[in-house]
Order: sequence, then structure tokens, then C-alpha cells
Amino acid sequence: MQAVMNSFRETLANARHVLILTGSGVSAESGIPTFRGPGGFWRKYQATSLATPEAFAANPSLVWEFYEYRRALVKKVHPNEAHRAIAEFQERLAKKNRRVTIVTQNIDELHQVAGAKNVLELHGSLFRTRCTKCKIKETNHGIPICPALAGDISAEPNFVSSNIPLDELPRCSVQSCKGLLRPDIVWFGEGLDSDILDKTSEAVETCDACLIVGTSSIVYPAAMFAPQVAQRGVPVAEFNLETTPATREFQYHFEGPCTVTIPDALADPAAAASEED
Ligand code: BJW
Ligand code: ZN
Repeated sequence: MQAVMNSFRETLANARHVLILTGSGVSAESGIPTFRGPGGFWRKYQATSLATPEAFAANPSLVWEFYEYRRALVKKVHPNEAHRAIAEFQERLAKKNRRVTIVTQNIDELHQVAGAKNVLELHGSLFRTRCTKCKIKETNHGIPICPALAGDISAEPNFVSSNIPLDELPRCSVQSCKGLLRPDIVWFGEGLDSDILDKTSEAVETCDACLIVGTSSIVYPAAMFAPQVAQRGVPVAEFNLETTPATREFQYHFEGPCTVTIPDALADPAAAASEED
């Protein structure tokens, strides 16, 4: 295992542009549940079933309760060793005129809190809203986002929706609009932001090493980026607790918690050498 890790580190040492793709597994050890598997439920609902435009149209109160619960949770947790190692790696390479592009499926902003720059958020952010009427996007870190969503929101399986009236849910700050706000998040069946997709494609086409961290690689289009890099003959390393449907397409697979494997892979070779002196 260590010989394989050394081989991947050698690849990184020679790379000019590294692409790092992350999924919910990178935040799992910070205390944010992943989507699939035992933690993927909120109340009696599969989390992914609430992340749809249909769920929001049917019950906007329930979907806002789900997102407010997660906004409050994320505000209580901290980036972990994997987030920090990724941010430090990006900063270290930038000083040498080398580039690290971070593309995440996560909506928790923990990469940015750890210090990462220019993070491409494929699926949006918990801390942005979009007006359903005038479409304006706004940053919003307020907890609660509106008075009706104040207090501890229960995740208990038998808890029923508070059925907050529409006019008490988050509303647009533009006086002449006052439309219903929704989280600025890409739900199933919705298209991804074209500017973010263009920037991601550019990184997929030009990187000379790639890491894919903590994702089940089953949600498209995110699931196709690392295989596309591998198809160009570029080394790709997967970091996960288990194998995924994409594992066999990659040159490297490092199994284990990413708070251990990522700091190991991205450690500064110069610091390691000076420790040996
Ligand atoms: C650890 C760890 C540790 C844990 N260390 N590892 C082509 C083919 C088939 C279907 C489609 C297709 N193109 C589009 C679709 C439809 C759909 C889709 O992909 N469906 C699949 C389920 C099949 N895609 C879309 O609808 C996308 N839109 C789109 O493509 O528009 C055009 C279009 C539409 C329809 C048809 C065709 C074209 C939009 C996708 C939006 C995804 N949104 C969500 C919700 C975001 C908001 C929210 O959070 O509420 O994004 S769904 C959810 O899944 C979330 C995640 O970002 C995403 C990925 O999940 P992730 O991060 O991989 O989490 P998990 O739980 O699956 O995996 C965690 C992994 O971590 C596991 O492997 C663990 O082992 C590992 N792990 N702890 C290391 N400590
Ligand atoms: Zn508006």
C-alpha cells in the first residue's frame, strides 16, 4: 500500500494542474451525513427524495425545514483534516505557479471554510437562495433564515411537517417582488450552472493528475468527470471507504477514511524531507 501511495505522490510531484473532485464522504467525518446508506434519512424521508423540485412544489414547508435543519447543522461543525489538507495543498502549489482546481458536489461550503479558493460548487450552496419569481440569487448565512424556522428543527422519524404558511417561509428581499425563495441548490432533474460546468470541463480536459474523494460516483453529470480524465490516460486516484461503480476505471484506489488517506497523499514532500534531516 505504501509503495502505491509513493507512486501516486510521485505523480503529484510532477503535476502542473491537479483536479480534486469531492462528494459528501469528505464531510462525513465532520459530522455531516452522506446521502446513501444508513445516514441518508431525515425524519421518515430518504434525503434524496426531498432534493427534488416536485417535493418543493408539493410541500415547500417540509423542504425548507429539511434545508434549515442542515444549514444549522453545518454551522455547528468544522472542516476536517481532509478539507484542510486539500486547502493547504492548493495554496502550496499556487506558490509554485501550479494549479489545483477543486470541484465539489457538496453544498456545505466546508472546503471554503478550510481556506480553499475558487471552489466550483456543482450542486449549489446551502447558504444561497434563489427567488422562484425574479430568479435573483443571494448569499444568506442567517440562522434561522426566517422567524418561522426558528428553534431546533426535529429530525425524529415521526415528526410531521410544521406546515408553515407560504407567506411565512423565506421571501424575496426585493420589495416589488416578495416571491417565495428556494435554496440555490441543484435538485434531481435540474440542469447544472453552465459557467460552473464549463470551468469543470476545462479542468477535466487539462489536468494532469486527479483525485476523486468520498463520492459514490452514481449521480450524473458529476460521476462522469473522473472517468473522462482517466480516459485521457491521466492518473486518477479514488479515495473512499469502499469501491464504487467507477473504481475499475482508475489507476489508484486508496481505501479508508479520507481524513487519514488524503493528508497522507497530499503531504508536503519538502516538510517530510526536512523532518528526516
Ligand atoms: C467516505 C467517507 C470517508 C463516506 N472517507 N469516503 C445520466 C444517466 C442516468 C441518470 C442521469 C443522467 N444524467 C442525469 C441523470 C439524472 C440524475 C442522476 O444522476 N440520477 C442518478 C441517481 C442516476 N442527475 C440529475 O438530475 C442532475 N441534473 C442533470 O443532469 O440535469 C440534466 C438531466 C436531467 C435529467 C435527465 C438527464 C439530464 C442533477 C443532480 C443533482 C444532485 N443533487 C443532490 C442533492 C443536492 C442538494 C442537497 O444536498 O440537498 O446532490 S443528490 C445528492 O447526491 C447530492 C450529492 O451531491 C449527490 C452525490 O452524492 P455523493 O456525494 O456521492 O454521496 P453518497 O452518499 O452517494 O456517497 C458518499 C460516498 O462517500 C460513499 O461512496 C462512501 O463510501 C464515501 N464515504 N465516508 C472516504 N470518511
Ligand atoms: Zn424575487
